[in-house]
Amino acid sequence: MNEKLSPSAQKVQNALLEVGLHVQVLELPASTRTAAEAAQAIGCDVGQIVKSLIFKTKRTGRPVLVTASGANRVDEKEIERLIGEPLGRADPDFVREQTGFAIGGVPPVGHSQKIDTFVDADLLQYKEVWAAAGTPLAVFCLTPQDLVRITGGTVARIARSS
Ligand code: 5CA
Repeated sequence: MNEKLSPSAQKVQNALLEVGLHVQVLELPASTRTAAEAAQAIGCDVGQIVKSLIFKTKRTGRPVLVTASGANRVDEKEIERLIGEPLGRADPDFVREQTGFAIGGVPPVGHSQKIDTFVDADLLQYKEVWAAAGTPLAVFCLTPQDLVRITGGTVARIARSS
């Protein structure tokens, strides 16, 4: 068990407890920086990995969080349709400023501010999913229903059909 989490992972652990989600943040010995690495380290399906992707709206410059299944590419046009504004990709500094976390460890909750969130409908097919918890080594497991609840996110079909 984790004796002491790194500060970023502890921040996520605290945020989870604050929203009443009693799950343990795990710091793994292997990288979980990408969805594929995380699935390998955890031993789960890549589709069960929650990618927490930050986009930046082009007009108003605000962050939008898309929590997507690790198996999917996000259809940005669909997100643009849902928010009624064009999107640009956020650069690493923007991600850190807006969430308080660096790319590779961005969690779905525990950000420095409330961020409008969409949850990939494809995540709902799984009993459990795994999300980043603040660092490229930290993850936690939750149900997709809890993911929707703690993010206050809108469930949407956001997978790109290729
Ligand atoms: N810990 C893993 C699994 S939970 C993780 O955080 N994966 S992730 O997919 O949510 O985060 C990595 C994502 O960050 C990439 O899919 C990509 O969308 C984004 N990213 C990576 N490099 C950059 C970059 N230079 N600029 C903007 N976004 C980036």
